[in-house]
Amino acid sequence: MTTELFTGAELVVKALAALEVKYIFGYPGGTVLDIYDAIFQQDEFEHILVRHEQAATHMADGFTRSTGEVGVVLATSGPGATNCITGIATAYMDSIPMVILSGQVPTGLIGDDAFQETDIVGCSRPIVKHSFNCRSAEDIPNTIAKAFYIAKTGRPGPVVIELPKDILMPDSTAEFHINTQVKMRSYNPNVKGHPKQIKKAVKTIAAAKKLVVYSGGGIILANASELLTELVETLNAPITNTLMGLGGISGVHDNFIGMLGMHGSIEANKTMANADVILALGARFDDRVTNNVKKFCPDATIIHVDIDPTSISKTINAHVPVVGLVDVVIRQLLDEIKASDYQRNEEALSSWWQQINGWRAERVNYVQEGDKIKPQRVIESMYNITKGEAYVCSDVGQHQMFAAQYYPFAKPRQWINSGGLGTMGFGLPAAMGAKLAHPNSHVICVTGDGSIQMNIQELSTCLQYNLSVVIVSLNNRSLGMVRQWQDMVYGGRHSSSYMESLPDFVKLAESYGHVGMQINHLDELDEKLEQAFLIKNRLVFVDVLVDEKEHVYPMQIRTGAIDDMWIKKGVKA
Ligand SMILES: Cc1ncc(C[n+]2csc(CCOP(=O)(O)OP(=O)(O)O)c2C)c(N)n1
Repeated sequence: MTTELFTGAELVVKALAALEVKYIFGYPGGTVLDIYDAIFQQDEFEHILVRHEQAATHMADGFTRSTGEVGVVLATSGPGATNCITGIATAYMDSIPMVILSGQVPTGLIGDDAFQETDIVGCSRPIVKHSFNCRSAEDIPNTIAKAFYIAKTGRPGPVVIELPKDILMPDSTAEFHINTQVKMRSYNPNVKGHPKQIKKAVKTIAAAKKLVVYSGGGIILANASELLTELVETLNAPITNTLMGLGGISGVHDNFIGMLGMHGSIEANKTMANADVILALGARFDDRVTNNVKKFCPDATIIHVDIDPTSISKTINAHVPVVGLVDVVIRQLLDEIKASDYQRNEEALSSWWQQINGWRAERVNYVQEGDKIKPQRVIESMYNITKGEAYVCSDVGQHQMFAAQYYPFAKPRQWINSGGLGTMGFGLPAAMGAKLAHPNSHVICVTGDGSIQMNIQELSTCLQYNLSVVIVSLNNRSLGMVRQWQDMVYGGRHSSSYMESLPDFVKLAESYGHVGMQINHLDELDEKLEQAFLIKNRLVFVDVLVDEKEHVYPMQIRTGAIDDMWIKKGVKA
């Protein structure tokens, strides 16, 4: 019997096809040219040629966040690989499954400071879930299969595979064998919550008089939003979402009290501060939520459900820890509620809701006065035009917070932003990845005049692949979030927060072959935005000149408790 042999490069391609990859995002270079040649000769998946490798990682990331499928990146050794670092860190901080295939110099040259040699496995070590130094062609398929498995199971995250050039080349061949049903003895994440802890959690919930559900990005990653909604309705509990968890329950659900944390709603932060039991689901008590950990909710009993045992009691001590997949654990909680003598304490609930509704009434909205366009007003208009159904991919800054606050997300995966790393430059490529996955939906990149310039070159990629994203830039002629901090904390000294020169974004968009629009009067806002969303099959860049002095509120007061907040200029909650 003759066996068919494939080059290492062909094995890469065959493995990706076997894993049903539809797109990979990358940029060629010397060490991966064999892979590029193999890609050229297949039609199982499409390669998207970006203009900068950082964008490849964010594009894969946006694709993943909007679909749940593992994103794949391909980069050459040295500068190609190091350009991926920010995108790997972005994915790592938000637990996004991603596989990064990086070229490497030939095995015999590793360690010689060869041309375009970088120890990418070493460089990325602190920001990956795992990495592989692949050293032979025959190992390639199963290494890739394992990388996918590790990336998407347990607490998801990015996995780097280093592929030296010599194992990819024509004289390095092997048969193709791949085991897509991966089982690893050394890696076996816990799935189910411990039954005793589930019982304890339900007892704690039953005894609560002021329960709040605090849920995070884990709900989105685990596709657990329907179960979460069922649990919240069963308990009739108030629920708040983290920035990463928005869409985990509908933003217009009666029990939803808004986002919590640094720019969270008054009612969310006060509800947390006054709760006697906090049920944390797929959230990690990060510092943008807790504010000063020493002052964090001192009277609350905390039930913390997380797939990652190292996240539990990392910053805030959990009284009832439950390690498991959040969807599985919610199912277990619902089953235990049914099986036990749990009964809703309607009297306590009614007075708790009364208190919460009082805080809701304290909500301070922005005021659209004068003819300067308030950035919040732009988001509201965007929401109305897209009927709340768009994928909204954001950059980082004030515009990100305005989008989080003023576009209530009905569904999970609609809101895509870099929460953990806070990566400016994420928005446009992430939106491109989402648009590729959802060509018939509105995909918006909400950005600022600072962030958009960090990956603006991708406008060229958008033209090549006809990615008709709508870019809405809330142009305040400054690095708004930095300026806000300087206004509030640094005596109004605007050190390097104003860019003295900005491009003409309309002409810039046009020069890349797209449609450019500028909006600078309030009375044309709705009409022009509507026009932008009516344009089919063209990318539209809408440059909206907004009030350059606006701040994001509420804003937690540094070193305070979770509910120590500024609620408008000079006014504390
Ligand atoms: C890569 C990177 N560099 C620096 C920062 C720090 N930073 C956070 S927000 C911000 C300003 C963002 O300005 P812009 O994109 O114009 O948005 P705006 O706040 O004005 O809405 C900066 C510099 C960051 N988050 N990411």
